[in-house]
Amino acid sequence: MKQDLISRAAALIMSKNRFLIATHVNPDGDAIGSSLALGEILGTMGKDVVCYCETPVPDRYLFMPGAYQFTAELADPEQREVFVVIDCSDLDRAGKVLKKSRMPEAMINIDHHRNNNISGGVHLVDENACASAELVYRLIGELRQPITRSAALNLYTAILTDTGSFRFSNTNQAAFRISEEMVGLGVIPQVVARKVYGTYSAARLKLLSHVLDTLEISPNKMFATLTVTLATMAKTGTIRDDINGFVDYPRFITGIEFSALVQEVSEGRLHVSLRSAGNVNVAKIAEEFGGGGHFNASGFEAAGDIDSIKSRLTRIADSVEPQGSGVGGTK
Ligand SMILES: [Mn+2]
Repeated sequence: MKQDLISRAAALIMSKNRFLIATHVNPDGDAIGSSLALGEILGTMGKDVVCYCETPVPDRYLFMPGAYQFTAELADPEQREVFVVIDCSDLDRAGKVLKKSRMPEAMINIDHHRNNNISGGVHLVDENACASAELVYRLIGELRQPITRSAALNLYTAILTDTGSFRFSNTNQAAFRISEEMVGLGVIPQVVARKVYGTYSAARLKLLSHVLDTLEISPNKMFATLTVTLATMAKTGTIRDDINGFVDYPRFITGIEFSALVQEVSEGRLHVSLRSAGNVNVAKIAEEFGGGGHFNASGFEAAGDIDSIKSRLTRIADSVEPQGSGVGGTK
């Protein structure tokens, strides 16, 4: 990320007063934490800030300071001088308000997705950043604002969750450096971990047991799938958010290079999450289906039946080569 882009974004923020901070639907920890941290800091600078997200903050992130301040409706987007779009590779994912509104001339696009296709404004997009929160952290520094304890909690949670607790390939030096600083500002890792990862309901655990039963492994033993149907969710009384993290389980199997969680979201509509354990670029695979994401984590939406999607993916898996020890250079 070039420093002059950060400076341009900071200069723009200094010169304006009314901001809309928008993030993607079905927000994750990075989407929420990055938005709230930046929103809070702009607030302390005397700016008028609205944080917008079309879908609710999942329960396990409600501990994040300011989580209740997100609005799903925005009466007067044209009153906002600057749109800051965070962690969002495509405006389609930013919700109806953004899709409908005329984009103001001043826009800041903060993201770390490789396939970010939002044009215009200040393009603060760095695919090597561990999370959007890394870019927000740098922007706050450029604004010469101190990081409050609550902003620290938001930035730390964003990085913790987006790096899969410092396990994914986007885990970089900045992830540790910023986290270390946030702990210095009062963040207690044990408490955050308990909030984020320690809150399985009995229903969610039941769902997991059903989902693990659907495990299938490709003939070459390098690809695994899990499936979640609407029927299973109805039977266990769970919601979509309860599935979060299940996609990681197949990766724990020795030899599995990548995996898919195929989820029925409505009759005939599927959402597929892909995860790679190492050198398989699942962003590229998702792109073949019209989706996108990161090298090790991606997804796409599809129409059709579960079995045909799984067999298409299995065919792709057939061409995957087994990998070596994988020390360094996963990108
Ligand atoms: Mn992110």
